[in-house]
Amino acid sequence: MTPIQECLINKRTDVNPIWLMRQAGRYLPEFREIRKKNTNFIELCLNEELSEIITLQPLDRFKFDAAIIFSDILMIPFGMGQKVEFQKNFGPRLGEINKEEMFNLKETYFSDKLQPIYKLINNVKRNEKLKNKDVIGFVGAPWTLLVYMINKVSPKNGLSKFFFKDTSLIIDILEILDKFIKLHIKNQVEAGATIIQIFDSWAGLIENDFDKYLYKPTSSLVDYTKKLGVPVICFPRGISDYKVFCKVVKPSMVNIDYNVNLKNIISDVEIPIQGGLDPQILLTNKDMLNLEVNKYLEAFRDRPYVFNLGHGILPETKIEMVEELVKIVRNFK
Ligand code: 1CP
Repeated sequence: MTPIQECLINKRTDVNPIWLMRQAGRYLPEFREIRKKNTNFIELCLNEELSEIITLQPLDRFKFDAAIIFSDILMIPFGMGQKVEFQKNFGPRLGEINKEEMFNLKETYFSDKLQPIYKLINNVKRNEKLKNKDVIGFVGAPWTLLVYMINKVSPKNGLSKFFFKDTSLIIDILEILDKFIKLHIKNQVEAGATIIQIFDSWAGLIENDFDKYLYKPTSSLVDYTKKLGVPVICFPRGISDYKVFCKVVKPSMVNIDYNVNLKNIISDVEIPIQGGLDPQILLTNKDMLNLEVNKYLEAFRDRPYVFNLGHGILPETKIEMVEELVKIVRNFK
C-alpha cells in the first residue's frame, strides 16, 4: 500500500507522506522552460507527452509521495464546449454558455475531447517512478466551476453583480456539471488515478444556500467516487465550518486551508487531514519554515496526516525552500 493510502485507509499516524498542491507548475525552472515554448495552455494540457514530463518533474526533484497530473480544473468547461483561454498575466477567460448545446452534449464527445488527459494518467501510472506512489486525478467542485463558467474570469476581485441573476441557468448548469464531472472522475479512475481530489477553491465565496452550492453537489461526487473504490479528498478552501462539511459530505480526507485553527480542527473533525501550511511561509527563511512546519507535524502527531499546503505553491517559491521542507517532513520523529 502507498504511504498516502496507509494514512487514508489504515489510519496510520506514524507516516507523514508529502505532496504539494500545484507542485507541477511555475516555480519549477524546467516547467517554465517548456511553458515558454508552448504558449497555448489548453494545448499544453492536451499534449500527453509534455504533460507527462511536467507531471513527473516535481517527483524527480523532491521524491514526493504522489504525482498530481498536470491538467486544469477548467478542462471540464472546455470539454463541455465552452471557450476557455488563458491570457498571460491575466488568467483564464471563458466564452459564452450555450445551454441547449451543453444539455445535448454527448458523453462520448466530452471523453474524446479530453482523451489525452486519460492517456497521460495511464502512462504516468505505468512509469517506474510511480512505484508505491499515488497518481492523483482531480476535478473542480461544481460551485467553483460554476463560478468560472458564469463569471467568465477569475473571481479574485469578487463575483460579477449579475452572477445570481439567472437562477434557472445556475440550476441547469449545476445539473449538467454533475454529469460531466462524474464522467471526468470515472475516466480518470479507469485510466489509473488512485485518488481523486475535488478542488473547491472558491467555496469561501458562498454566503447562502450552502446545501444547494456546497453540500449537495459535493456529496454527490464524493459518494460517486467512493463507489468506484477510490479515496476522495475535498478542499473546500475558505469555508468557515469544516466540522459540518466533513459530517455532511464525508470525504475520505479533507485538505485544510491556512486559516484553519489547528486545535479546533483536531477536535471538530475525525477523518484524516491533509495540508494547511501557508504557501507564503515558503517565501520566508529556513528557520521560519522549520518552526511553522513543525507546528503542523506536532499538532497532527497522533492523527493520520498527509503534509501539504493550505493553497497552491506560489510561482516565486525557491527550489531550496521546497528541498528544506521535504527534509523537515521526512526527518520528523
Ligand atoms: O504557466 C501558466 O501560466 C499556467 C499556470 C497554471 C498551471 C501550472 C494554470 C492556469 N493551471 C496550472 C496547473 C494546475 N491547475 C494544476 C496542475 C497540477 C498541480 O501541480 O497541482 C492543478 C491541480 C490546477 C487546479 C486549478 N486550476 C485550480 C484549483 C487549485 C487552486 O489553485 O485553487 C484553479 C482555481 C485553477 C484555475 C486556474 N488555472 C490557471 C490559473 C492561473 C488559475 C487560477 C486563476 C484564478 O486566480 O482564478
